[in-house]
Amino acid sequence: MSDEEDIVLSELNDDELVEQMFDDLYDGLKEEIEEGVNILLERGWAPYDILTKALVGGMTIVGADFRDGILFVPEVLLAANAMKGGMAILKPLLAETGAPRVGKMVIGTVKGDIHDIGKNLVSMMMEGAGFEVVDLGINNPVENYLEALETEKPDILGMSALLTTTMPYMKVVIDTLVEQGVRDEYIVLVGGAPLNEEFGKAIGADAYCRDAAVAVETAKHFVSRKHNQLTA
Ligand code: B1M
Repeated sequence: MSDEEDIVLSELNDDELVEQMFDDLYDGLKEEIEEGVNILLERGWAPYDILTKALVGGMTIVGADFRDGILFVPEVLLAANAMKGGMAILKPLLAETGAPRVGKMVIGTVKGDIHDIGKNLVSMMMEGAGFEVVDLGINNPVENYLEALETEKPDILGMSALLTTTMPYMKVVIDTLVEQGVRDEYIVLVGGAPLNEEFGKAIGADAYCRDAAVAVETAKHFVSRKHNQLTA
């Protein structure tokens, strides 16, 4: 029997369990991650804390080792798959707040980019905060955004990019909205690890959102401002 099989997750205290979940995420062990999430839920952890402390915390370690050439794409894909398993359990719980509909957002990862974990997290948190979310998935050319804006008529357009090579595409989308004279009809929020506030401003977005919690706060702020302007 291996060392791994000796570990009984439910016998670990919270700190040990979170540490073990970091390891399991690193090793791409989806079932173990799902079990860990369920144990923390049973112990009364808030879904948001599990998401940020156990899952995102673990993914940060994976990210560092990917950057340093210790982990490679196949391993990172397994880790991402394990993370998605945990997120799937948390999604309905985060959306269960019963918050009234506060607005609508269309969101997608830009063309050339297939990273979707952060975007999915933002979608989940936005839904949890009462927003209706239309998720366009990954690798979206400008046409996809335009079509969705036309049919869904959201308050917010959200874009995600994780690569320095794909983040400039956000400007392509915003410039197209400007050209078509519809830029001001939408609140444009952007996010993704390589972005920053300066970049958000430079491309003409309304705001850069550092993480999912900031995305929710920023979205609420802009939507209430929009409603106030409409009723003034
Ligand atoms: Co990729 N990858 N990857 N990768 N990957 C990064 C981004 C990288 C930083 C890794 C590294 O070198 N350290 C690096 C980019 C370097 C750069 O551009 N400067 C990189 C690279 C190079 C690549 C490839 C090119 C590798 C290769 O093939 N040689 C390739 C590109 C593929 C492509 O897109 N065309 C690639 C592939 C992959 C996988 C497929 C293996 C996998 C993606 C699986 C998936 O998403 N389904 C993957 C992963 C998992 C990562 C890392 C390790 C983790 C990303 C992640 O999920 N983080 C990542 C390293 C890192 O970021 N530290 C890396 C967790 C997530 C919760 O955080 O996405 O930042 P994040 O989202 C946050 C915020 O940014 C924000 O809120 C989220 C939640 O708090 N946010 C938004 C994000 N989007 C938002 C949108 C909003 C608002 C907020 O709209 C309103």
